[in-house]
Amino acid sequence: MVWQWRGRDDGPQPEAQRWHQAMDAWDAEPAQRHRRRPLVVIGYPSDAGVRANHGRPGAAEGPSALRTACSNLPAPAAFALFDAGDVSAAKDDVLAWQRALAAAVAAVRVGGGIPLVFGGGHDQAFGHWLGVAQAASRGSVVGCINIDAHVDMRPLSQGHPHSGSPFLQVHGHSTLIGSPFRYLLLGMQPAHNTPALLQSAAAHGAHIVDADAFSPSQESALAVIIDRFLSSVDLVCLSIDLDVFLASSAPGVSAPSPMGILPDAMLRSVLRRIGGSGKVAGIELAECSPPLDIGGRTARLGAALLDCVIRALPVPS
Ligand SMILES: [Mn+2]
Repeated sequence: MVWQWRGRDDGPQPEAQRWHQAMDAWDAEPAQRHRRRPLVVIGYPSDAGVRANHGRPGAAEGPSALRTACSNLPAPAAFALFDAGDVSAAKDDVLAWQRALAAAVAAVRVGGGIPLVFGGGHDQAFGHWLGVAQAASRGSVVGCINIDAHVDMRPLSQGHPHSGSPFLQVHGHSTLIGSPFRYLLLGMQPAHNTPALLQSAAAHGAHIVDADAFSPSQESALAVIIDRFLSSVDLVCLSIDLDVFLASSAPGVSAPSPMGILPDAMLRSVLRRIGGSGKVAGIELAECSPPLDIGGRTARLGAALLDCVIRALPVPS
């Protein structure tokens, strides 16, 4: 892998370290060697699913831009940072990309780590969930919290997955293995989802919360919804589709949201609530599309979101 981690150097003292200084290459058996819990970057440099969903390409360059944006973040004292490189598969074979990601995520989970998936089209969400589910102990309920403008439970296209279908795939696989489907969508935009898509998702068991819930008057109600959902799962994959945010905050996505949510204090409190639950098994940033971005602001937002969640993760004793 081409080592991309470089940035500002404020000296050797531990409290001055940044991600690029703390980052190590992930190897096969890290859990035994590291006292601190590993956070492991995995890149998903594919926009095959975006193209298959008739979206604007560019997310294949997302992982690289997110690494650059994270390089100067302060290194978390309580966790060890690793980069497992990018997964790869045949260019247009979305299912093969998802399977490759699932294998990489499962390896990180087996190694005691929390994967940080840098995307890439949102089709990655199925690979992320599948890897966590495969590595989870028997009978564990693995849910998904998706912060997204879109439901992403569209039917497959002639049997092929795409960036709009990952949570329908999670539903299908959950049914296959006899596990309950637990899916909470936060930030849905009514303007971007037809009633048919919303009804179909609800009929499959999705819990959908629209973007209006991200207002101060709704804060305690939203907290109740999140807590109730978290109590129904053993583990949760946190997915953040950057297109949930107001287009001026996140222009670098395939489908920008003119009335998307703000990355404000309310959002940060939601992220802390989820991160602090102790159930987060993996975190992903989806749909970062550098060719469509303005001055790297979408990638920087992704980095800031990740920093916020990681600060809330409980420190293992
Ligand atoms: Mn999405």
